Order: sequence, then C-alpha cells, then structure tokens
Amino acid sequence: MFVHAQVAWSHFYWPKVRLSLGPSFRPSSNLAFVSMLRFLVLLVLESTAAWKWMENIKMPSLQNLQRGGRFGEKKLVVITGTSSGLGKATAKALLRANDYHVVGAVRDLEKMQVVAELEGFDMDSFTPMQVDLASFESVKAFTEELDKFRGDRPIDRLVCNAAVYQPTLAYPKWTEDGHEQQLQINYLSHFLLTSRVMPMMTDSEDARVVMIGSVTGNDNTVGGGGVYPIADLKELDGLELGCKKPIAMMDGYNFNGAKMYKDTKLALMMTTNMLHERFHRSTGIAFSSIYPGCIAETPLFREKRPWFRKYFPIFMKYITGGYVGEEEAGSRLFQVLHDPACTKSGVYWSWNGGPREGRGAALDTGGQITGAGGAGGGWESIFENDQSDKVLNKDLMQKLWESTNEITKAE
Ligand code: NDP
Ligand code: PMR
Repeated sequence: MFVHAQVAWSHFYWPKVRLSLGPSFRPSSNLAFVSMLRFLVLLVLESTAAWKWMENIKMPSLQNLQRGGRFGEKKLVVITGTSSGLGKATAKALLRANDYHVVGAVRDLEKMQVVAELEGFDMDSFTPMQVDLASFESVKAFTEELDKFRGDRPIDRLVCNAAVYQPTLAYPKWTEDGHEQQLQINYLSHFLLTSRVMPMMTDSEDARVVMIGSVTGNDNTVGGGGVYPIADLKELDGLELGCKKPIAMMDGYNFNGAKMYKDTKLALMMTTNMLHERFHRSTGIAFSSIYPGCIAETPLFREKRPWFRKYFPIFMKYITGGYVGEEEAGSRLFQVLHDPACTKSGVYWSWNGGPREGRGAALDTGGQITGAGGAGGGWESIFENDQSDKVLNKDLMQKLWESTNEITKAE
C-alpha cells in the first residue's frame, strides 16, 4: 500500500499539482513546499494503512481479553425446543435484543436450520445443538457438548421449554429408557438437564433457570381446577416404583394422556420451588416458573382433532380471554429472562390480559392479581401468581425430589 501510494503520487498527482498551482508556479523555488506536502500526504496514507492493519490484527484479541471470549459481552442462554412455538418466538426476541448468544437445544437439527433461515435468525448469535429429551443418554451427551462449547464462560440462562402433549392416546408410548414419553420429555429429562447445567451457571452474575409451567398444572383456577382431568400426583406411588413400563403415571393409576401432560407441568412447578429452596441461597441462581398464556395455535396441539385445533383459539380468544399469540408469548418469556425485576427466585410469573390489543380480560392469568405487580420496562402486566396447594406441598416435593433423583441418577 505504501509503495502504491508513492507510485500514484509521482505519476499522477505531481503534474496535477503543477497545473492547479498555475503558470506562476516555479518547481525549483517551491520544491521545499511540495516536498513537505508530499511528505504530509504520505504520512496520512501510511498511518491510515498502519491503523487498519493494527485494527485487523490486534483488536479482536484485545476485545476477547476485555469481553471474555468468542461470545463477547453476550450472555449465554440455553433453551430447549427453539424449533417451534414459544421457544422459537423467545429465541427471536433474545436475538433481536442483541445481548444474548442463544443455544437452541433441539431434537431435529435440520428442522431447526430451516426454521432459523425462515425466521432470519442471526446465526452469529445462535447455535443449534442436538438433544433428544426422550433419552437420558442424549441429555448427558448434550450437556458434555455444551460444556465444551461454553469454554470458561458461564451459562447465564436455562429455559426448560420443550414439551409434547399426547391427550388422545389409549395406551402410553414409551421412551428408550422405558418411561412414558410425556413424563420423560417434559419432566424427567429437564430435571436431569437442570442438575447438569446448574454447575455451569454458578459463575454467572445473573443466572436464571426458568421452567415453563401452566395454568393446567396449577389447580387453583378455572383453567387448572375446572377442566378434567385435573393435575394430581396423589401420593406419587408410581414414581416411587420407578415409573417404568408398564407403570406410566406418577400417581400409579391408569394411563390418561391429558392428565399425564398436566402432571408433568405440576411436577416442573414443584421442582422450581425445590430448586429455589435448596440452591438459591448457595448459588445465587434465580429459579422461576411461568404460565405464558394459552398459545392456542402452536403445534403442541398437533394430536388434537382438526375441529379442536380450529375452534380452540376462538374459544380462548373470545370466551376465556386466555389466548396469546406466539410473538407475545415469546416477549413474555423474554421479559423473565431479560428484565432486572425478574431476578426474584421462587416465583410463578403470569400476565394479565390477553393479546395487547383489547387487553382487559384478566382470565388468562389463571388467578388473582396478588403479586408485586409491575416489573417495569413497559411490561406492566406481569405479576407473581398464586401457586396451588399441590404445587406448594412440601412433603410431596420431598418425595418427588428423591424419586426423580433416583430415576434420573441426577445427583
Ligand atoms: P410446540 O409444540 O410448538 O414446541 C415444543 C418444542 O419442544 C418443539 O421445539 C419440539 O421440537 C420440542 N420437543 C418435543 N419433543 C422433544 C424431544 N424429545 N427432544 C427435544 N425437543 C423436543 O409447543 P409450545 O411452544 O406451545 O410449548 C412450549 C412450552 O410451553 C411447553 O412446555 C408447553 O407445555 C408450554 N405451554 C404451552 C401452552 C400453549 O398453550 N401452547 C400453554 C402453557 C404452557 P420439534 O419442533 O422437533 O417438534
Ligand atoms: Mg382450557 C378461564 C379459563 C381457562 C383457561 C385459562 C384455559 C387455559 N382453559 C380455560 C377454560 C376451559 N378450558 C374450559 C371452560 C374448558 C371446557 C370447555 C376448557 C377445555 C380445554 C381443553 C379440552 N382447555 C384446554 C383443553 C386442552 O386440550 C388444552 C390442554 O389442557 O392442554 C394440556 C387446554 C388448555 N386450556 C388452557 C390452556 C393454557 C390450555 C393448554 C394447556 C397447556 O399447554 O398447559
């Protein structure tokens, strides 16, 4: 570059300078001035080139030193099930905020790739990673890969979001580990995942674990306690026996697909409370669960009949007021991950009202407006919701904790 500048100067600029200075210009008498000018121009060219070179070579490593590795200042977020519904919408919201690097823990990498392309995910801030929650081995392999990927950076957020809903099955479907599928995918594997990811979170200054619960797992409301079957773990007889084929249900009773789903949501919410009691003080991690609203159009309802899928969103929108679109549900979960007011641990977060337009009906909260109210930042409708007696039952929590540990060999 330096040599080029000199050649360009002597061949092209020199005659032009002579012309522009006019006929009175005498090269011999003005030689010192021209040389000085030439020197100054070269100095500017050279120092610009040198600066660019320094920027290219030195700045990235300097940045790495200051900001801590390849993720820069971004916080590391792990979400299960970013290939669809709530997980996808939340990943989008996080990527838009530009403060996060999202690890999407998904069962189907090819599907994730297509979804990421269609949704325009910023792939510099998004890393898909394979996990099949129907397999404990897969969960273990995932956490090992995650540990290598993060290097010495802590994981800042873990979201247990993925789930399946199998309400129409007459008989249970089993996983390779011998558990009922909803039980293992929604609950057992998330328990194992959390126990293995938590040690990677303790160095974070603002670590949060969020479980996606639901109004249908919390029976102190119309949506939870008024629609059969109702979530109920009874005495956990099934889980205490290992909940392996042929025992499907945690309560040990006959298989009921819709109840199984609701029981897994109840178990996740109880787990949030156990994690809070056992680990919040010692680790600083904030544990919370949420009810994002009824996202009635997601593929979660893929196994329901076509008529149900058609009318359910209408019923939820105009009768119960509990409907929420994917984008808004994503922004709700994003708030719990992002808002400084959501660092509180042991909370079951919910929101008032339905979609932003025409907000007013408070039914989707699945409860009374009781909590601390606004979390600020324009998200005034969030609140700490009441948890049912079942979710807060300490004796059952202890049993749930012990049996789940035994089954997943998490501890
Ligand atoms: P979706 O079906 O749209 O998304 C579920 C996600 O879980 C998908 O990404 C799916 O992957 C993934 N998943 C399923 N099985 C596995 C597996 N074996 N291993 C790894 N990932 C798996 O459902 P929603 O977005 O509606 O649900 C998200 C969460 O919100 C769930 O926990 C649900 O219980 C909860 N919820 C939903 C409500 C609603 O009204 N929809 C209401 C209250 C709570 P893939 O894309 O490959 O299918
Ligand atoms: Mg429900 C105000 C009440 C309310 C709320 C907030 C929900 C949420 N539902 C309510 C009421 C009712 N539902 C009523 C009155 C009925 C009877 C007509 C009813 C029925 C119903 C069915 C058949 N609702 C359902 C189903 C499902 O299959 C969904 C389910 O239970 O999936 C597990 C469902 C839901 N209702 C909700 C929410 C959020 C769901 C999805 C549940 C979830 O993912 O947790």
